[in-house]
Amino acid sequence: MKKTDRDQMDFATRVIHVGGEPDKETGAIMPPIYQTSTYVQSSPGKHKGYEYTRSHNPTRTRLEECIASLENAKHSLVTASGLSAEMLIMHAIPAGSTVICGDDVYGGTYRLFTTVFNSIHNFIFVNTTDIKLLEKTLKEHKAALLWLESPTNPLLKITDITKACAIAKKTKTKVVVDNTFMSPYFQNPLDLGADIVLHSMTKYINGHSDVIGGALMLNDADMYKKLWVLQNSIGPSQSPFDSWLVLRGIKTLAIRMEAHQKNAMKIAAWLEKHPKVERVVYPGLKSHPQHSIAKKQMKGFGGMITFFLKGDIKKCNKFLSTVKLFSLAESLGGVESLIEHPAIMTHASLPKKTREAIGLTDNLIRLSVGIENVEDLINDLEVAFAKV
Ligand code: P1T
Repeated sequence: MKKTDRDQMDFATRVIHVGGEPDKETGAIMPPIYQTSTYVQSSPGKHKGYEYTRSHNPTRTRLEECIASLENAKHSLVTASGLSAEMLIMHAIPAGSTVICGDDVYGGTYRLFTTVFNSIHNFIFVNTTDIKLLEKTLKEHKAALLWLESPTNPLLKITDITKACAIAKKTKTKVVVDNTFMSPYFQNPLDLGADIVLHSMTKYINGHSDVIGGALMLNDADMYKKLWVLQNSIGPSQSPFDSWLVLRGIKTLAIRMEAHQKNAMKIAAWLEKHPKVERVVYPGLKSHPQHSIAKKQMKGFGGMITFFLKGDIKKCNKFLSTVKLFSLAESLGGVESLIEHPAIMTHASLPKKTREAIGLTDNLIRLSVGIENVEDLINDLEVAFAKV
């Protein structure tokens, strides 16, 4: 992928213009949806760069150009889901590899590693926010890969990415960072030393809760080729229509992330003072254990909040079924606010013991703060608090 002058422009310009060029043939300002499975060849093997949509599609190519630019990457690959992007990485490393993974990751990632790829690779889960422990684990095991989520889902733990990458380099361990929670607007892990950045584009990048999608961004041309061959061979390529929807949603990523953060900051501060709340976790709060690292490596604190309700699972259920503006649903990163109970919903694939060992208790509630009016959102939560 060629870097263009546009790659030097501000983020808010790149989301609109990289991959968003008018259609060359008609001048249409919006990119066409190339809703085609195949492409006509003039003679066998002679084509215009496109053979079959599993391999390449012009609408998807535009999206790949855009998101590569947003993560300051030379290459990117758009996949059918965040999990299928994870699968490609797991197939790209040699069988029998050791993978060191953060102990608090999305439940689906945990399930993929512990029930699908555990027969191929060895997984070690550690608290990667503890850099000394991470260094010790890296030295003890010849890990091919270090898998980081920062901030984590759902406990919002933050790993010092620069330090983690520096120690991983010493043991020749490649580093993947799942940057879904921050989006490329607030954090760029490749600039901090990571080898591959992963996104569930289902979340902030698309931003409208109407697409499932994933993405990988990287600078290593050989690794990119390997991942592309795997995608082409296995088949988890995103449909042209979904790529088009993401191209549409991504245009407002910069202003959406600012709005998510503004609302989340207000709600987190309000929750922190609430008598029915045991503890609030939000990277923008001074009380967050890694607040200083967040300030150093992130350009903002995002729209995700985790809090612990005073009380048991019954009270949580009451709270979760009373809120109205916050929709009770899995997922995050859309313009509308969502609320969920990780122990029962997104992280049910973690055994209870494992959940509790990392602090994912039954009174934990996760908010994906949308961009509605913040007072309306606070009122909605207040009504639910009054019921418990
Ligand atoms: O759903 P999918 O596009 O396959 O993405 C998986 C994924 C990967 N990484 C992170 C950090 C994620 O949060 C997710 C999906 N998460 C949810 C659906 C959720 O509610 O947490």
